[in-house]
Amino acid sequence: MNSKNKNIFDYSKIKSAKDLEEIVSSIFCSEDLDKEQKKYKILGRNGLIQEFFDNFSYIQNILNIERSDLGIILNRIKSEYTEKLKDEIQDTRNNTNNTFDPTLEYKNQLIGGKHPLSVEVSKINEIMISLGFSEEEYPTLVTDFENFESINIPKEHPARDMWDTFWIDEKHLLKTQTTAFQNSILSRELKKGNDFKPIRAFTTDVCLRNEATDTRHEICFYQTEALYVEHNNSVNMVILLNLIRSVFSLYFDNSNIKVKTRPAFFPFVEPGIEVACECIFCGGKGCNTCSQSGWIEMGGAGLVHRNVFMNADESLKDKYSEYSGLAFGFGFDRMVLLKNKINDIRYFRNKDINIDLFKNTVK
Ligand code: FA5
Repeated sequence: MNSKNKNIFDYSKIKSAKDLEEIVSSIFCSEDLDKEQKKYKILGRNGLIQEFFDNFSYIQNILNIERSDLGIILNRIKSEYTEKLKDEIQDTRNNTNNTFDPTLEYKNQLIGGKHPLSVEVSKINEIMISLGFSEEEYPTLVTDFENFESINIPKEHPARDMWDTFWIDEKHLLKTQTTAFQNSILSRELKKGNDFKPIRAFTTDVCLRNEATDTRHEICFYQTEALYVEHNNSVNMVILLNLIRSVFSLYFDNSNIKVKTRPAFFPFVEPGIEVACECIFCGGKGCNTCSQSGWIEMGGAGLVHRNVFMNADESLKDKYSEYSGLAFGFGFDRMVLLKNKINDIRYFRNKDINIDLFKNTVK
């Protein structure tokens, strides 16, 4: 047998020309090989057919046939597979019915862009900065103390029912409200005593709540919250209402936007108010998006409660009234929803990219 032989066959099992064909056919039908590999293994310089030619006399002896007959058989196998492999390879290159051309430029290609909420978050942050506030980054995973106790919601307080969320263990939870950032800023700044500088801080971050979702409620949503504190008693509701109006007119680019406030209870402010914008979908008449009320609740606000000051710095026990502050927290997804006339908050976190806002960022 020829020493160039690369394929180890048991030639003794080859009883007829058909067996030769089957060996070639088994390679041609192999699912583990692509067409180029098959071509190489069958027709290549060290391929199967060349091997048969190299071992011509040996095979002729086994099959006990005429030299010329074996030559005809091997040449037939060779041209059959040359044709088969040539045809299949040409198919993908020359088939005029095949409209797919991988070399053509793909028109209307969807390329990724920033999520519309991220784009809008940058805008509201810029607005807050333009109003003199500085951004405070705050974690989403917080303690019970940060999210509740420090802002005047002790354990077992019924107000906790307003904010059901996802608990990690007994002490840690995913924050239900950006108000959780207040204690750390207040304790950091109030403890500076005479070096205290007025606080103008804000944060925009996701909050999580265990909610039944609907057109205005998601389990995950952004809030933008501001904290404004002076070392005197100058902070009042007029400043608060003016600030709220400024934020809305700047974000909606409309100084005539209809904003309504009404008294509301939040344990961390006194007095507290709820802020709502007129529903743009029905012009205040009432529809599904606003639950027929004509208004969409945007957030809460008020003057910082004395217990929040005291929880931040115990030494303020008798002196908390030296300070005055205001805070507001808006549901930012709802602001984006209203600004862009999207009638369901759940669009933001599903995969439907057909709403206009998404079209602007996905080109
Ligand atoms: C609060 O979260 C208070 N921390 C706001 C606050 C801050 C009051 C500072 C006073 C001072 P409330 O739970 O109402 O309040 O939520 C505020 C806003 O977040 C709502 O008005 C709404 O716009 C938005 N929001 C609340 N829950 C959801 C939700 N499940 N999906 C989308 N947005 C929500």
